[in-house]
Amino acid sequence: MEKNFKRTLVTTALPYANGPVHIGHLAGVYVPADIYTRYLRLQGRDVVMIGGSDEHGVPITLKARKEGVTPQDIVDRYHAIIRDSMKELGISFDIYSRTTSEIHNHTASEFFRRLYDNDKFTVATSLQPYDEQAGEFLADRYVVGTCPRCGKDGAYGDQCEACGTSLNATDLINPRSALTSAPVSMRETTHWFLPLDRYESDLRKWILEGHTEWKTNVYGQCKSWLDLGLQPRAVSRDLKWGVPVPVEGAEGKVLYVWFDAPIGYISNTKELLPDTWETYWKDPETRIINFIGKDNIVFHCIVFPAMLMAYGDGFQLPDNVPANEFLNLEGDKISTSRNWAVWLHEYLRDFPGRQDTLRYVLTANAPETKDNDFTWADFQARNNNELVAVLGNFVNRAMVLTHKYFDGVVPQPGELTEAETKVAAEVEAAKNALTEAIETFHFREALKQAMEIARIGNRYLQESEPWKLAKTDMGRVATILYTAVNLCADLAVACEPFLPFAAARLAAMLRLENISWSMIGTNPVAPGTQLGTPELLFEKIEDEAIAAQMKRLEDIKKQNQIANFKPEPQAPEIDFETFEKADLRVGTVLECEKVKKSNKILKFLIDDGMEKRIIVSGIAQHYDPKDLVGTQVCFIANLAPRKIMGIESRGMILSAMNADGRLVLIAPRSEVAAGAQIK
Ligand code: B3M
Ligand code: ZN
Repeated sequence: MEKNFKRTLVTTALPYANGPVHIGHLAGVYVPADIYTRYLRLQGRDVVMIGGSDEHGVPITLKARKEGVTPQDIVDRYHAIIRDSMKELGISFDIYSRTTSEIHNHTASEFFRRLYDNDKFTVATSLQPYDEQAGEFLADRYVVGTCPRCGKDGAYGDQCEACGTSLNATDLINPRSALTSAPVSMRETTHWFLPLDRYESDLRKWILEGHTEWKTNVYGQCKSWLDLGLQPRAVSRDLKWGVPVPVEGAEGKVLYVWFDAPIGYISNTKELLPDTWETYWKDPETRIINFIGKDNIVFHCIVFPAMLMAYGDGFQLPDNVPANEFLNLEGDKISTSRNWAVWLHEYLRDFPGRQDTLRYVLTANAPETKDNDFTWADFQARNNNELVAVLGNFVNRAMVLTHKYFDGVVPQPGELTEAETKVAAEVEAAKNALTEAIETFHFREALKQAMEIARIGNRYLQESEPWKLAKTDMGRVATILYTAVNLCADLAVACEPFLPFAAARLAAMLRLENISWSMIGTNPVAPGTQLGTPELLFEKIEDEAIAAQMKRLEDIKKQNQIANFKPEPQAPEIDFETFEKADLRVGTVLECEKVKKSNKILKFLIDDGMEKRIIVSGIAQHYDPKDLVGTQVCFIANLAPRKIMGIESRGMILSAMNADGRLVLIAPRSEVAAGAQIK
């Protein structure tokens, strides 16, 4: 069944240029696509990797409005951040362009026009939210109101971010325009639709019969869509930002972002290869692979293929659409609006020179078959226990020993023993498993097999103990170190797709040029080669660096709690006399100490102006008792005494609970006489 393809076109989902990219994007799309592309290049196969920013769509106009700048300003800013940070991470795009390019505008426009001319669209009129004051139709995101589900105001016309419910603009209670706050009215508008139903049976055949090898999450989503029956989908919008609909009578309308964005793959290929782009799209011997996130499956497996079928002219459909599940961060869903993410550009700033560590962790922990969790503890452990202790350690031992015993010149091996034959067989097995895993998009498993070569090397050195033989049998030491150095060469190739920076440094130390996949297991470093100076490939990550990242996340969590704080509903009314019964006073703290056997309670000795009284208060987690001595607190003086942890407490100290759960003591703004009443 395996077809023999002549070339591969790898595309990666185009990230929205309304923010930087985070580890979720990387783990889901860019790191796997890069591993695959680098591997094909090492195989000497013809491959191009296409990327770019998705610069249209409502999220971008919303962000621009929020900041009081133009959408172009927003996309210019984030396109540059995304492009530069991905480059720094070693994501080896052949082109990373953008959908505001001239060539894209032209390509998308022509695409629409051809479908229009060939009657591939239907037209329908519907009621859409309209802002009379602004004189504009409102996209779902531009309608705000009260969520019918959770009752929180500020829900959007497509989703309530407070409770996560997806909504229609018409579901909102009291819908208003996000532009002017004016109440929303409904107006008729006409749009073009792609009748997906016309392609349903072809899509069924293509996917459900033709691509049973697709990942189960992808295949399963396609199947449930197809089983539900496909409906026509609008491909235009009433918006100002986007590719204008290129037909008469379409003023004020642009292509729907999900219509223009996938065409971006074509535009960007054209930009890269103005003369030969068509072979990458139209030759049946080209294999097209779309790396995407799981929220993009329907667009890439149903909508874009239907667009290509409608267009005809030889456009090929993707051969595979590998999509990962989601990556969470420290047990919580990654969210741009809650700033719950590790942003790539910030990671690169905080961990300079550690691109490979991030690539490694995101691959070792990739959400290939289920959602997975990124934690900083795991990040540190994988760096220190795997990259440093397994891979780095093996390479370092092989290099240092060769320098020690042979001045860094690769020795001539003597007769090979069973140990070397065993190593060769193990490397062969790892290489085969690694190759098979990459070819089938199982990158976690592939990485494990690449690392297996380092484990083989460590075992080999451990068992053959060249440092002991150096006293008695230098011939044997020569064979062992020749073998070990060549295992390093295997690693320089096998790890390149995953860890390109370390692999390049290792190849340089080994004087290996023009590495290729076929080198693995062939002892490419010849005897007599003068090796470079041994360098450590990886360094430990210290606890402080991890603590700083955890602190940042804790701060964000607190900020979010404060931003989402909902005060308790007000208590039932009381009359003035009732209030007056409570005797509230200011006191000065004379002594304060932790109560033994309790981590919550502090015991206060308070000067209340008349006498000294003991009050206990459950704020030990929020204050250091010695900081409180000499300060003033407010308390209820006439509360009946209560026994707490065996101590009689006479009164209650007042504090407020902040949104993040922190207790804050209430104190007068300036010092007052102890015992002063609060009225
Ligand atoms: N920009 C959605 C996303 O970033 C969208 C992908 C377009 S791929 C053609 O998840
Ligand atoms: Zn809600």
